[in-house]
Amino acid sequence: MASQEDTPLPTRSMEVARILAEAGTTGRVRELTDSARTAAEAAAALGCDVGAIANSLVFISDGEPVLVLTSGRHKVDTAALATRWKRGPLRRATPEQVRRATGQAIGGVAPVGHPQTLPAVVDAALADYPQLWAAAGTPHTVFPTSVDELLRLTGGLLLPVGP
Ligand code: 5CA
Repeated sequence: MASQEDTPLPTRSMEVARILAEAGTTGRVRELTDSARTAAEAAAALGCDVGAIANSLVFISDGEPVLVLTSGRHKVDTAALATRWKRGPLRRATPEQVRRATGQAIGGVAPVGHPQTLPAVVDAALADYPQLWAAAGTPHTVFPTSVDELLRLTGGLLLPVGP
C-alpha cells in the first residue's frame, strides 16, 4: 500500500483524526500517494474489496442534508431507502450543498467532521466486511473503521440502501 507516513495531514483530515481520537477509535488516518477520490480508486490503492469502501454520500431530503454511508459495491436505491427511512424523497446533493453540509469536498467527504451532525444511515451491506475504509476529509486520506464504529460515530441507523 502506498502511503505517506511522515508528512503532516491536510487540515481537514487533522480535524477528522482529532474527532476519531476523541471518540476513542484506534484506526489511524492515512494519506495515500494514489488518489482515492472514488471507491474504485480507494480500493485499488488499499488493496481491498470495493465493497469495503464506505462512501459518505450526501442527499437532500425533507429540505435538509442527510448522510448515507454506502458500500462501494452498489448504488443507493433512493426510493427504497426513503421508504425504509420513513423520509421524503432523497435527491443527490450538488457539490455546493455537499460543501456546505460537510465542510468537505466531493471525493473526500468523511463520516464525521461536519459543522452539524447530519441524520445518517449506515448501509447494512457494509456488515459483510470486518474492516472498512472511509474517506478522512480529502481525496487522498482514509481511515480504517467498522460498521459498529460508523454507527457510533454518526449516531446513524443500520438499513439496507442498495437495490
Ligand atoms: N474518497 C472516496 C472513498 S474513500 C470517496 O469519497 N468516495 S465517494 O463515493 O464518497 O465520493 C464520490 C461520490 O461523490 C460519488 O459516488 C458521487 O455520489 C458523488 N459525486 C460525484 N460527483 C458529484 C456531483 N457532481 N454532484 C454530486 N455528487 C457527486
